[in-house]
Amino acid sequence: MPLTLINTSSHIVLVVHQNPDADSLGAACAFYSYLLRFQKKITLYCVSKTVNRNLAFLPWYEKLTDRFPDDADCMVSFDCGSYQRLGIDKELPLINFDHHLSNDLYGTCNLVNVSAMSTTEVVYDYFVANGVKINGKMALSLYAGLIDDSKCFSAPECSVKTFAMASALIGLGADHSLCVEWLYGRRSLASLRIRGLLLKQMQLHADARVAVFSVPLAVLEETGATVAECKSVLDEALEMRTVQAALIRIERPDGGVKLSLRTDGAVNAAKIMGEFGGGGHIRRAGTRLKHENIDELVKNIMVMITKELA
Ligand SMILES: [Mn+2]
Repeated sequence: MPLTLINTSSHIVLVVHQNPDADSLGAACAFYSYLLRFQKKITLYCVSKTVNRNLAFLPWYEKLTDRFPDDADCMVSFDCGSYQRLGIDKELPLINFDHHLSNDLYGTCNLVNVSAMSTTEVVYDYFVANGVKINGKMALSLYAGLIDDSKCFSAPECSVKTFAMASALIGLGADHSLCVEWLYGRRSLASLRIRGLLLKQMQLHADARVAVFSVPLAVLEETGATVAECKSVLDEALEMRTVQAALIRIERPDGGVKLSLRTDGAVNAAKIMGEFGGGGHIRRAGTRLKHENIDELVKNIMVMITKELA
């Protein structure tokens, strides 16, 4: 089915989610290399105006554009749990590659595996199943997503399959130290500053089992930190022995609030964020709130978290 769609299309748009991570962009870049073999027009699209420079080591990074082509006749989305995550409004045949628990199968054709570590694993499986030859660029792109979504192989979901895929990709030319250096060895001053600030202000609830962070707009502007840089503090909170869930609220310039929840698995983050219009995975999920009674909603979320922990 995906092959039929590809074969009958002439201009294929590869779509990564807003503020793409190494998984979304890595999967799209691997697919870009693959599609070159079909002699089709390809566009690598992202709704965001700026994309994290830490991903510039990925092949085709410089091809990213925020202009959606008029003559496109097919889309392929990567790591987008819902149609809204694409940030576009086009009625085109769509192939949906993803691994989010909350994926609602919005594509014409859905290659969704919620037990995959990364979307690049889903794409890798597709390549293997179809006998696609994986070159060095594709291997690096797929490996980057695997590293990122497994938190550099520290996630508890890491399995024989994860390491087998890693081993195969390194054998095919993925450069492990290059990925690690770009993804973990190039932190900005802003990200270190915000980390210090947030850890200092961390609030602990429910016998120190829930950590809560709050980032007002002024702090974002003052430090210059990105949303992703703020969110990385959640993983650090979870490193505390008692903490089972960490929640951050980040004020957005449009007046809304971005909420991110990470858990040790005891609380289903995707389920809770799903109740508030968002989604994700069991251990990490998020949503955006645009209402006026944000404080009230956050209170409700806190109640739900503590209830699940009880
Ligand atoms: Mn992912």
